Amino acid sequence: MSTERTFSIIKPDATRRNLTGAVTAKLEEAGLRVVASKRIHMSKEQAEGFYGVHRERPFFNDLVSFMISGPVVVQVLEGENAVLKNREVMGATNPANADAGTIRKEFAESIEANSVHGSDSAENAAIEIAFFFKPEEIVG
Ligand code: IDP
Ligand code: MG
Repeated sequence: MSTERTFSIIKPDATRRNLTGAVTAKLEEAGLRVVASKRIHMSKEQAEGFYGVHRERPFFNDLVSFMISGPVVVQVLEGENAVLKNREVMGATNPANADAGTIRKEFAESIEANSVHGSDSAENAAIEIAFFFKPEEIVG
């Protein structure tokens, strides 16, 4: 067990429905601490760059359009095993498969508009955090 950081996005479907606080409460209840947070409206270039690993997937263009359809809240989360803990509280990508009590089960609209992003590894967390935050914007 070790303290680590992960990267989270509250997606446009959640900000549109005024669920920023409700989603953040779930993260905090799971033992994660928000050590950086800002509300932004991503550019197309930012969204394409952030989701670059999915460029060849059939849903890539729709995903980029969705992610720039409204504001998002980008966050750095800190805690014991933060990457795994965040993935657990997020729930499965498809809300139909998500466990009860997870963010996606409670709030997601669809497999695409699924309310949150979370890093899938510590390595990707570091890359994703650096994509949106300067070191001095993270206050643990
Ligand atoms: P994850 O967010 O659970 O890590 P990924 O496979 O990394 O899931 O996919 C990134 C995002 O792309 C998902 O959160 C979702 O918004 C979108 N997505 C994934 N699979 C599909 C799909 O089959 N159709 C439409 N959108 C999808
Ligand atoms: Mg992913």
